[in-house]
Amino acid sequence: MEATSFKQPDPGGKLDAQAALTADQIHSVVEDVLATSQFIDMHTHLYPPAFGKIGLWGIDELLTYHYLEAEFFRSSHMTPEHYWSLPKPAQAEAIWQALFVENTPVSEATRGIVAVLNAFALPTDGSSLTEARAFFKAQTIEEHVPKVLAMAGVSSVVMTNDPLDSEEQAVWMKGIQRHAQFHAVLRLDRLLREWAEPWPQLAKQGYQVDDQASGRSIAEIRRFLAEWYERMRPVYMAISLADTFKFPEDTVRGKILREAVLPSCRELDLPLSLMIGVRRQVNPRLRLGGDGMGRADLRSLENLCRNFPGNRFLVSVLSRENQHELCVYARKFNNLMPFGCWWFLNNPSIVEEITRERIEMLGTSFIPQHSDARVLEQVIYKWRNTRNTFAPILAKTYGSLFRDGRNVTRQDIQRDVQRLFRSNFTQWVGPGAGD
Ligand code: RAT
Ligand code: ZN
Repeated sequence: MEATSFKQPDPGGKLDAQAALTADQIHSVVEDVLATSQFIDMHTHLYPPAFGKIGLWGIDELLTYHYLEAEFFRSSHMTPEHYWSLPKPAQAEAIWQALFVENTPVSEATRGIVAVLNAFALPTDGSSLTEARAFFKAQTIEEHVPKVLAMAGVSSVVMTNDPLDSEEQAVWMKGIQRHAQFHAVLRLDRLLREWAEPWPQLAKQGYQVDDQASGRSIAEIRRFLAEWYERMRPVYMAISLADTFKFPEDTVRGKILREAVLPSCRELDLPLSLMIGVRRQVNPRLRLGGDGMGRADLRSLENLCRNFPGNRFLVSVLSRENQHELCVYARKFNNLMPFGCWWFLNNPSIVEEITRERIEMLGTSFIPQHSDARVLEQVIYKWRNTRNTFAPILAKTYGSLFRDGRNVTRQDIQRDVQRLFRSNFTQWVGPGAGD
């Protein structure tokens, strides 16, 4: 029934994988390799069925994605307060009416809904949501998850797991069976907030920490990290940071990062992911959709990479203006792996600009994209868009190489795509992630 965006590999195509391609063949071979390669989605907010309601999927969740909520308030007179008072199905209907019926869904996030509906052969033309709702209701999540990942051409995804999130904590404490396609990440946003917030929680859980993070506190935070490492077996630790992030910093947070998180990452042999540049709650009335962004001072990143050569850093920056610096730093520090075109950057025009620059400056030594999906079926459109944006960029790159005098083969292209969308990640995080 569904039209998949991911093609099965053609075994016949392998026969001449080492043959030099003509300039005319390059584009279609690039498209084919991208369409038949399985990617790893190295940062999402998706969860396997065992997480219950925490894992979002289906049409109402897709329509109430916070990217669309922010767009909705630009095209509707409804106040946020009224919107939040509605039950989810009514919120989804309001968004559908404003963005898909009364307007043409041309933005990136709205086109994504159209692409998902189309992938499942559901109506895309602005008629009612009845058919889509009936379709999703008929799916069982256990079967739907692998089907959707296969449609997206993604072999596994990486979750976001904050041990201080009470809902999530309960799931882990219950003890869950691991899902082969979902890798955990030890997310530290709550731990590294103003210390006044997390320390009472840690104390309540039996860790000997105090309000100044003095005495045994650092050792106890490291015990907390080690215990959650055992429980989750994460592929990396992660934190999102404001544009004002400073390191070193004479604060409790700076101390915890320096004396607890970085040494624990070294001891456990885990990279630390830093997502830098978010300005949380610029407009709190929009809730999740109310975050903004700002340009960061990446000298803090320079300090981290230079002073902690035994740590590996996965880094994404939210400001377009920070992208060039990030590439320059990656040339200086091989313990730095740039990844993804995050959030407000994940639009074809900006993805193209960033990716070209990264290839020009770093070759294939970076991770081009992650989906950041919050609702399962988003991986279908997000990875389809990545493949579509990426194909002409790679084809142009190989075209230039060909004109410079070097033959390009299908095997070369396969090796590069494999490195960019899989092995740069798996080698960085170690054996936990599969390959
Ligand atoms: O892209 C998003 O959905 C944001 O809301 C954030 O979740 C961001 O990706 C993050 O991980 O902090
Ligand atoms: Zn995210």
